[in-house]
Amino acid sequence: MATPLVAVEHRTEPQDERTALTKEAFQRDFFNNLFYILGKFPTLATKNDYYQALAFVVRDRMLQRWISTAAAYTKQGSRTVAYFSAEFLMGPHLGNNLVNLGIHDEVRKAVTELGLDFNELLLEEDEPGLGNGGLGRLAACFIESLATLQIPSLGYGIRYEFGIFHQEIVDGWQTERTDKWLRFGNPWEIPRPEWAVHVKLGGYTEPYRDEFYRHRVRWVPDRLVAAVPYDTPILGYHTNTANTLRLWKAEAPESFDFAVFNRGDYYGAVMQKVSSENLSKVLYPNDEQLQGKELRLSQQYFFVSASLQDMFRILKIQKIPVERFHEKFAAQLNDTHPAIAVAELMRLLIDENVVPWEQAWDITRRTFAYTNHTLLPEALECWPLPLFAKLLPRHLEIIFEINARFLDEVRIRFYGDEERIARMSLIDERGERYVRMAHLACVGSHAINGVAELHSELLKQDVLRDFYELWPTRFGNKTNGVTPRRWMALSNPRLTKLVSSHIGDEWITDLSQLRRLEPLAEDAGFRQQWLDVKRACKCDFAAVALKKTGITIDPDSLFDVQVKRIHEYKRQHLNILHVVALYHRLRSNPNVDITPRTFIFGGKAAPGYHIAKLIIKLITSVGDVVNRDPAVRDRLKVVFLPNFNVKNGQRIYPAADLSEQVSTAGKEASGTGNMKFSMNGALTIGTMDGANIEIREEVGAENFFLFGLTTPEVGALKASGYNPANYLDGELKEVVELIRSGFFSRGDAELFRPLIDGLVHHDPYLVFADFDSYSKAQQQVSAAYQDRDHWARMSILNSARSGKFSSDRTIREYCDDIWKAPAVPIRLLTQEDVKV
Ligand code: OAK
Repeated sequence: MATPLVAVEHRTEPQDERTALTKEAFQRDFFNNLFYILGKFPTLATKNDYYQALAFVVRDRMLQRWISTAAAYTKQGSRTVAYFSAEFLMGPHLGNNLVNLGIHDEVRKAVTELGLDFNELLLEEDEPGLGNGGLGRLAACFIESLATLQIPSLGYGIRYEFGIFHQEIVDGWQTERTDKWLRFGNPWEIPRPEWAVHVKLGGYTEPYRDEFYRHRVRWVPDRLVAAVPYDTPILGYHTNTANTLRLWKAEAPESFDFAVFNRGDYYGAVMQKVSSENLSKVLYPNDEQLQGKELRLSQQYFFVSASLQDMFRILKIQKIPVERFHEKFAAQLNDTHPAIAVAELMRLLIDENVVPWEQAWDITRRTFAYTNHTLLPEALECWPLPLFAKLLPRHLEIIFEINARFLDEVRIRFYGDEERIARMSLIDERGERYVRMAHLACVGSHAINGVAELHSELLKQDVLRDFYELWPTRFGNKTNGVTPRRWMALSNPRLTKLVSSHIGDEWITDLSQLRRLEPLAEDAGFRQQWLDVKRACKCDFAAVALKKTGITIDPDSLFDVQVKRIHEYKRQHLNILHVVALYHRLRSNPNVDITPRTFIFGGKAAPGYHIAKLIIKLITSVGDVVNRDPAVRDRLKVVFLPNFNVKNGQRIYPAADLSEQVSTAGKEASGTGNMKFSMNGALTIGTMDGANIEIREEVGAENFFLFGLTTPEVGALKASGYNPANYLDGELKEVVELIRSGFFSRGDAELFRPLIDGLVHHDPYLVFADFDSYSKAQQQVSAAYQDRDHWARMSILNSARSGKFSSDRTIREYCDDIWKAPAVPIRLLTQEDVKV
């Protein structure tokens, strides 16, 4: 008698022999995969072999959904969201697919029964780290929510051979190792070489007359690269929908290297191949910092051109005329990295499909919408004109024409305002000439949005003010969100169980239902259970921290966590200065009564960002002293967890008591880690920045530790001539002196000088100005944590009121206001349906 793997009523698929959801079929397939796919038998199999065997068992059980979804969309010609993003920071697939299929616990049991450690197998997956941080992880949450909401969608991006580097800490410093995530193969992707397209680069353009004597332009490239799509299914939670993430790999087009080869230039032919493959070789590791490299622009154009060509192919299959491109597709530009799409769609319509300019422009604008993800000026993409002209000569012509027509419109609206025209031009002509990608994105889009209320307001007032004045109705806000499937159900099973046992499990797809936990905050029994869950998560994390750093931490201490990319505007140095202040207090008065705390840091610094790397060194150096000082008596610990990524994040958020969201007001566009912490019951210490403001609004000011200058105050202080040295007194002065003296650097007074001098003399992110306020807020935290019962209440309320921050809510808003894309429920096909 077969044992059903799932007793869940939402399973609607017709069962077949191959992918039956019984424990027996599952265990049989597991060993079959080990044998037939991996070519191993148990004695020789590695843990990774077992992981892969398991992954293939699960993938087989996703295919019916995937094929049925593709078939339904093709048949119905469904309106489709195309999410264009240079980054998708997916994190491991296996656990998430098990959760979304609704077979996680059953599979765990089946695997355990075979004598294998299920968690260990999950950890074997090399996560696809195809993103830097916030923007890439948001894209991953969005495509999962799109699938859960049953919205037809395609994620388009780059299949980097090497994702974000692997960080190791050596002697307290960050070192980088390449991320060879594809080393053992990737069971989740299917290559589709039959849908490969060619992408042109370089060369020149020439006018010609076609057979109907029409004026046309021909682009004669000097290089062709083949773009090969690799597809990964993206499951919705408990739905039949499986959408597609389509990532492009660059290869040499065969015809091309053969041509060189025939001339006898074997080496040249091989070089051509190597240089083509370079396009998708490695993710640029810079977060919010422009890297003005030719290869980077080539990468952007490469995936955008391939994706748009793919969309034309889809139109053709579905027999939709090109003039209806914008009815079939809503394309979202995830920041300006894909903004060249505006010029490329124009080129494809005009040059390749002979659509007249006005009509092509109308189609283009109706197709695209643009999301801005940063207010930092150094992140705004501008490409030197000569570089652009060399790589994309035809696009530059098109951009000039778009610009001429656009500036005519500005001239009429703002008669005589030449300064405005210079400011708004797609070309920066103040010195060396540049193409301004944010302007191209604005001009080519029907909707423009920021990612939190404050950020969207600042875009209108500041960065994109001229565009707002021209087209106010195009601007809107879409506050970010994160998927509760990965960030609660998968990563925090204990909390999930506790919550579901009280309010059922509908919250997983309707996060606003967490509100039903509110009354339970007054229930002493529930509070105890809540604290028990938190403590168990902290114990789990303590084990991870010990294994990865050798540092023992106390699960009863307050876990105070800052995990995110290392950046001066995010102010990890404000946090570590406060740690030094606490240490100094302890040393000055060993009997002082302090709340025991563990400070946990994690995050990568861009490899060329020296100050960020020095901040890491300061954190680890302070840790080295504090963790070993007997006078501290284990009341303070500092841990820098190496290689913060999705996998590690899943263990950190559930274990946190306090979430550090301490950016200078007006600098963090939204933040999304802040949401993951709050959902998992951490309290926030934070500034009035990004989505912190909305989190505080939701959870209540009494459940949030606010500090620091507001955005207008930051502006006013800077305008009045900020002098950080004016703030250098009292405890802050002692802290700075201690670091300066070499106390944390074995007497080397030079080591931290660039960091400290930078603060004392410039401090562009107002660390000193906010220090006092931060330190006071931290005292409130310490006091509040002493009252465990009250802390539990606040923790429950944070989670209960985090419903707004589900990416399902965000995606619904994008669908209603921008994409106008309705849900398409999927009926599963049977084997009979798919017979030819
Ligand atoms: C990265 C490169 C260029 C421009 C922006 C980024 C980026 O990651 N921005 C981040 O986007 C997140 C998602 O919207 C926000 O939550 C972060 O605040 C923002 O820094």
